[in-house]
Amino acid sequence: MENVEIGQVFREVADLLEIQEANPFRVRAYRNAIRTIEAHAVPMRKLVEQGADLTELPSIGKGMAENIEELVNTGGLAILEELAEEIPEGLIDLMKLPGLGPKKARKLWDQLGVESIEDLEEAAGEGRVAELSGFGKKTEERILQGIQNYRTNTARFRLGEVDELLPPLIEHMSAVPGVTRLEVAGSYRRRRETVGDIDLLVLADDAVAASEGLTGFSGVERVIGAGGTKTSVMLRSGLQVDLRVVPSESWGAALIYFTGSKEHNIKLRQRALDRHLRVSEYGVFEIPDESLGDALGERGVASEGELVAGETEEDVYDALDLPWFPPEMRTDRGEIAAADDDGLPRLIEETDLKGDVHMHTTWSDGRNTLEEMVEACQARGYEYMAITDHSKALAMVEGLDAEKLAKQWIEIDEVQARHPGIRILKGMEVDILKDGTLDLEDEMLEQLDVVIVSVHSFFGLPRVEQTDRVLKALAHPSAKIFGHPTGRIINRRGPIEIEIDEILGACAEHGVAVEVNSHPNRLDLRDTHLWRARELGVPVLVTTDAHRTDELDLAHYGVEQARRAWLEAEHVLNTRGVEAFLAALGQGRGPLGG
Ligand code: DGT
Ligand code: CA
Ligand code: CA
Ligand code: ZN
Repeated sequence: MENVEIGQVFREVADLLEIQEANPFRVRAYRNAIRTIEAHAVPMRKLVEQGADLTELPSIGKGMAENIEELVNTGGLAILEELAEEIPEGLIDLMKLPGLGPKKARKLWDQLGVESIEDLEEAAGEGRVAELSGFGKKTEERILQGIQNYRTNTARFRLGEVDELLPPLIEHMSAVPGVTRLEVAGSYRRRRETVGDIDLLVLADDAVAASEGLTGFSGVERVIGAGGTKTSVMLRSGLQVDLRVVPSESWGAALIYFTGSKEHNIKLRQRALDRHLRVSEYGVFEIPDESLGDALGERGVASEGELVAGETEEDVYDALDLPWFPPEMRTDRGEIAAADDDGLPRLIEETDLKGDVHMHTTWSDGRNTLEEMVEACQARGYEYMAITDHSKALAMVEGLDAEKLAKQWIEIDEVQARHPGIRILKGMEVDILKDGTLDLEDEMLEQLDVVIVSVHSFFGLPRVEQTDRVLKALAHPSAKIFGHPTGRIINRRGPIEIEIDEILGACAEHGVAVEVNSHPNRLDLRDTHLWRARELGVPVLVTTDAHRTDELDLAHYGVEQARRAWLEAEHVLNTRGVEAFLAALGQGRGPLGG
């Protein structure tokens, strides 16, 4: 039971309690606990194993600690079972639809007998939802639209969640006797921001043993199918795992096939046919002349014809006159044509990063002190870093006003003197206020090395107003970086409505860099927008927005998104040394800019 799963169970309890109209303090206790658990670097199961006192964690009281222990030790929670007997579980899904909170879910249940998304779809389709007080025709339409979106999106897991769920499975499968090689393929390997299911490939002496190895994993809830070389299971977390046992002479071909994307595979298949070859998950085969007609037909021919390549990915691509493609590029966005023309770009790597310039400390809502963050950045080998705490508009997190910021500079100077091995830049993540002005006085802004401007409020403004608001902020001469530009939280909160092309155009004009916020819940900007940024010549920064020292390690997620947009080190400003970085930041602004 990993922290994400504990979070899932607690969220369910909190949702059900809310529908039940339980004491709001009780609900909040769960929600606060979820935040602590999901943010905690060490798995709760480890803490429980070690007999640690969980109540020492923030927001974890005695009752919550007992819940965690119960979950870890038994895999279930009695309170959840009790609630599930009183309230249909399907109501929880209802609350994942936009605009549907516990009160509305309760009303739909009480008055229309709605117990699931399917019930709701039917009721809304018949116009019965619009007739309820507090709903109306517009809400009904929004619900129907929301159901559609829900079906296409929410069944997917965020990459960061998968990275938490996978290690115990990998560890288990690696220990299965006879398994000599193991690789996770699919969208996970392409580092897509969300993952539908896990495609696990193994090389094994004994396919049956490998299959039984998977079905015997402690995290398995049910077996979906098992037979031959393919086994599928559903984990308790809701994540599906498809296992395939692959022969060694086909390993590379299978890895390519199951890494996908499907569109990339289709392009490879066409290319093979142009060369009288046939490519499948078993390898690249010569097509005997007489069967050419069949091979071009619907399903291709069976595997007669000589095996040309298959053992490694390099061999397979080489047989098609192609270089090896980094998985992030295998999306059919022109990678094959690029290989034929100028060759592939040399994608940015994590080791190219020379500094991280978006992070928080205990001065605002960070967990670690300024000096701890500095030491952690130094431990990562960075040449420079920027401290960018929140500005005062974020009162909840005690954002800094001018006076406090000036005090922070004194501390930065002191810490800098103690740590000459890393350059500490003075920065701030300044709120873009509702009217597009910045939440800090100009004379302070001018003294900062790094000014990130971000939206943290009024997420719901209409498109024109939101775009104008951001454009105004970007035009401020001190604005240097646009932080988490769309504000989305993957699977939780949609992006703000902005005209992204216009915004990126303004960034290019004013020399404002856009951030790839590396937090796997954000990944903002996303790959397609970064692609556009590259086309428009907008500089990019890969930053972590770390609120704790260990979050500095999330940088690789940002790098992976950047790679999906074909970014090279030269496109990303914080791959440069500190002087070149500072010179490039804000370049292109004003009459002298280029
Ligand atoms: P996901 O799981 O929705 O996040 O996305 P993928 O890309 O992991 O897709 P999945 O799990 O359905 O299939 C894994 C890979 O298998 C996929 O990336 C490419 C390959 N594949 C699946 N179906 C087809 C197909 O119909 N044609 C071809 N050429 N390849 C396929
Ligand atoms: Ca998959
Ligand atoms: Ca799959
Ligand atoms: Zn922020």
